[in-house]
Amino acid sequence: EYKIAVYPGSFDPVTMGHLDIIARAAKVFDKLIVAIGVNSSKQPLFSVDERLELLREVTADLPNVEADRFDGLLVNYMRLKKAQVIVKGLRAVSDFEYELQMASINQKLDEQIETFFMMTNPKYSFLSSSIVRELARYHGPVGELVPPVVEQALIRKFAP
Ligand code: COD
Repeated sequence: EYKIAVYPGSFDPVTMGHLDIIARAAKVFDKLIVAIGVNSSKQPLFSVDERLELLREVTADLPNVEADRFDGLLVNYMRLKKAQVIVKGLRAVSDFEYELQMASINQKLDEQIETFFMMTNPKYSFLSSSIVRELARYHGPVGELVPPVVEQALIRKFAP
């Protein structure tokens, strides 16, 4: 059976930690859709279109990966895409409680859907989009934390 997985997130912006999970999950599933959840209550740094464009650029070398966006519930998007698996990255114990809650709700909403957790490469266990935004805002070095196109986009965003 052809296995389609969805890796959902805000990706504001995509980091090396996300990319590590994307590259590894792409080896496990036939197709991986990296999907930006459009959350109207969060005020993002990058617009959905900007985040989508960055995701497309940094996954261009991975043929079975596509980038997309979704509004509303993840499980409804999963049904639309005929995807069976949600991929999530776990960095530390602090991620666990929230992710357990999400996985349990999604399981309740659609019992056909499984959530797969992948452990972050320890190199990136401290890394988050919010840390990257904070560093870039004060013109700190982000070159090792994000791909070059994202670094350039951050520099442009915070140009004086
Ligand atoms: N290394 C590895 N993994 C990482 C790293 C890192 N350094 N940083 C983040 N990750 C993982 C996260 O653990 C997460 O799995 C994923 O990457 C995305 O992270 P973020 O921060 O970009 O995204 P979030 O956590 O803000 O995304 C939240 C969702 C959009 C997934 C969530 O809000 C959602 O599903 N919304 C849709 C509404 C819905 O269905 N809700 C659930 C039922 S109420």
